Amino acid sequence: MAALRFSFVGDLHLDSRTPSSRLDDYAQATLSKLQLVLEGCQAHNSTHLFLSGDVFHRRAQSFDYLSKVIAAFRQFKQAGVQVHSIVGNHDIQHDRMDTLSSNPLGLLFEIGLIQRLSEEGLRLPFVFSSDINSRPQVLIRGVDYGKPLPARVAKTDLNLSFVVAHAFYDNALDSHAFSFEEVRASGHDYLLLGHDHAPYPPLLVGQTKVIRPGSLTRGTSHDYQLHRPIQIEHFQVSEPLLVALHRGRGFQTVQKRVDAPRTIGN
Ligand SMILES: [Mn+2]
Repeated sequence: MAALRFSFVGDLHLDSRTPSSRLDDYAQATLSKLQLVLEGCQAHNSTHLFLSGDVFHRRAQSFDYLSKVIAAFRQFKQAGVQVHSIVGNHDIQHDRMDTLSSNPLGLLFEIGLIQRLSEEGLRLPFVFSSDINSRPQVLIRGVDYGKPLPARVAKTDLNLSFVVAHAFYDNALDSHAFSFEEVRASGHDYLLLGHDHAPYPPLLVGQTKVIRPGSLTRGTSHDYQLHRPIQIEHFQVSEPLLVALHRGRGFQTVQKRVDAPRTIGN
């Protein structure tokens, strides 16, 4: 039986410059983490990797570093792992989407090593039935920074609905956060969120599972950031409809806000 396997990681914040608060070589650390992500995707046999935006920390990157990042993403392609991303606030200037093409993520979209995940999304059939109309599908949609959470496509149209977005969840201190009510009303099966750099346990909000692994790399030397292993969320979808988190962690059902409002980087 064929199964669809894909993976998700939080904001990469790739940068050739080492933040002053870190003692290690940040550029080298990011490249090493990208290699670990690729190894994780290969171990899980993932055909797709989804990124939550803020792929680069800032616009100005050295050519030497950009070349290494491009080589790293070419390795994903050669390994048969398609990489997709939405657009985070660090991938543009002044919150203007028309600056994307002059930013490094725009370059990676242009050369085709990362596919832009649009709100229309990507439809992935995961059972190779002879009857095309009976093929269950996964729809994975992208929501860039600053965009609202769209409602689920009619349930008859597909079987599983994923959204990858660059937004906080239920954070009263930030104007760009999806609220408990918005998420519950959206009806998606999975909401995979970047932007928030802190990791949280998975939540069940209505029927929506909210996954927030936190950023892959950190700009500061806080203890929890130095010692946290990389967080890759692996998904496997097969018949009968079953979405399993690779680590098999339980979901905490939310009736109301459970997070204290906090903002740790964005
Ligand atoms: Mn962000």
